[in-house]
Amino acid sequence: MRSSNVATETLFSKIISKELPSDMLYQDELVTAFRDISPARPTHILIVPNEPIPSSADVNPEHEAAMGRMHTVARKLAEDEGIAADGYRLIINCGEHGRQEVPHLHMHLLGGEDVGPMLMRNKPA
Ligand code: DGP
Repeated sequence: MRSSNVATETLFSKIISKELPSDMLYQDELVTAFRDISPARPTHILIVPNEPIPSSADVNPEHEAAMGRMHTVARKLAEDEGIAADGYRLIINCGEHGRQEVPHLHMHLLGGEDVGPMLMRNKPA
């Protein structure tokens, strides 16, 4: 099946191909994980599909293997980081209202301390 909704090369594509440096923790044929450049919590890792799917809004059945792998890799990395027992948060921002900044779908793995309430009831500006 043809791969649809595939974007052109992104910032994260260049990290995946090692054209740009990163603190890479994991890579296989479907996904890559590296530390966020501006960590919001003691552990802040980004897990991305190697294919430059722009956002969750572009996910198709052909992407299900990569989407599942992102989750199993998140679980493995949480264990590797020693944060699995205390818990952690997985976040995928999508589009403008989701405040997605990098247009290459990615999952944030955040932990190492209580990450706080899921969303602030009073919206920030
Ligand atoms: P989001 O708002 O969900 O699109 O998150 C984008 C994240 O990407 C943000 O937490 C910062 C991170 N980020 C942006 N540029 C780079 C980079 O060049 N390297 C790394 N490691 N992370 C980056």
